Amino acid sequence: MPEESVDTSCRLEALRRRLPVMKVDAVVISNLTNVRYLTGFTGTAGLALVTPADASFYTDFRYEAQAAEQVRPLRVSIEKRSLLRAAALQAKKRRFSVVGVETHCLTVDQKESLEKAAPGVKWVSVKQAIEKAREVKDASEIETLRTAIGITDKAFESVVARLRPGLTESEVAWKLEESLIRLGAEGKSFETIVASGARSALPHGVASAKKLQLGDLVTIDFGGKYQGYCADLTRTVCLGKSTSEQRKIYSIVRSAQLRAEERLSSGLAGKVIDKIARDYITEKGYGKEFGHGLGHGVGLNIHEGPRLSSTATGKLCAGCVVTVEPGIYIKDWGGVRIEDVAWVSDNGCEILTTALKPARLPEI
Ligand SMILES: [Mn+2]
Repeated sequence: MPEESVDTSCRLEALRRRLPVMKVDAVVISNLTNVRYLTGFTGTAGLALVTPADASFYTDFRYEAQAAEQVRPLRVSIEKRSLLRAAALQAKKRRFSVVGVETHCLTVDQKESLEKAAPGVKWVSVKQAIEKAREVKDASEIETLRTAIGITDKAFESVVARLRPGLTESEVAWKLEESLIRLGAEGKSFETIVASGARSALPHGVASAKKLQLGDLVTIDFGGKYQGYCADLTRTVCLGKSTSEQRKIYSIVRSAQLRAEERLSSGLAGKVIDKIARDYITEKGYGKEFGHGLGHGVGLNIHEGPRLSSTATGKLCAGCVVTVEPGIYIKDWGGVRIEDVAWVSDNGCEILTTALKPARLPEI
C-alpha cells in the first residue's frame, strides 16, 4: 500500500448531504483525483457511486487488497469489465432516474456507454462540484501540504548553495529531486524547471543540457509530493556577481509579490489580487513582460482552483491554498519569478513556503 489511509468520511458525508440540492439520486465519481479525495483510494482504477444513503466503490482485481484497506466504509465491488458500466447497471437496478456524472472528464464514448447500459437514467453533469469542494482544505490537508512544502524548502536550500558554473540545468534538477526523495517526498509534483541565463525568460523552461555560467540568472521552480499533495516553490538567484539591471528586475518582482501577499485574504476576487501585482509591475514598465496569471490553487493537483488571474471569476474562500508567483520575462535577456504558497484566511494569509527571498537578488 503506497500510503496510509486517510479519513475521508466527512468529505463523502458532505457530498451526500448535497445530493438533494443537486437534484440527483446519485453521483458517479470517476475522476481519480476526486475519487482519492472522497474515498482515500490511491490506485489507478476506481470509481464511486454515491447516494444520500450509501456509497459503492468499483475497482478491478489488481486493487482488491488495496481497496479493502483504503476505502473500508464503502461497499467494494471487484469488476472484470468497465467500472462505468458496472455503476450504470447498478443505477438501473436501483431505478435511479437522475444521476450526476463528471462530464468534464468523461470521453464522449464513456458518456455513450453509460447511456447504453442504463437508457432509463438521465445522466446529468455535476460540473466540477468536487473540484470546487477541494478548493477549501481541511486540517489534515493543510498538515500534509505543510510537510510537502517543508521538504521542498529544505531541498531548495541544500541545493542552491551548491550551484556552480559548469553544472547543467538537468544536473541541478537531478540534485533537487534527489534531495526531495532523501527528505521524504514520494516524488516530484511536476517537471522541475531550472532555467538559466537567457533561458530564464522562458516561464516554463524545463531543465535542459545548458550549463550554468557566471552571471546567469537561475530560476528554479519545483516541488515535492507528499501523500498525494503537491508543493510548488520558485526562487531566482544569480550565479556570481549580478548586474544592476538584474537586481532591479528582481526587486520589482519581489515587491509585486509582497504587495499581493499583504492584501491576500478571503472575500477578495482572484482578479483583484492579480491586479495588485500586475498594476505594480506595469507601473514599473514591465506589464507586457508579465504574461501569465499571478497564481493558482494547489493540493492533490499541482494546478487547481481557485485561479488568481485577470480572467478569474469569483472570490477566494477562507481555507483555500494558492500560489503567488509574479514574474518578468525579457526575451534574449532572462527573467525572474518568485513563488510562494499561501493559506488564505478571513484575516489575511499565512505564507507556507519559507525558502529565503532576500530583498537583494541572492548571489551564489
Ligand atoms: Mn506554480
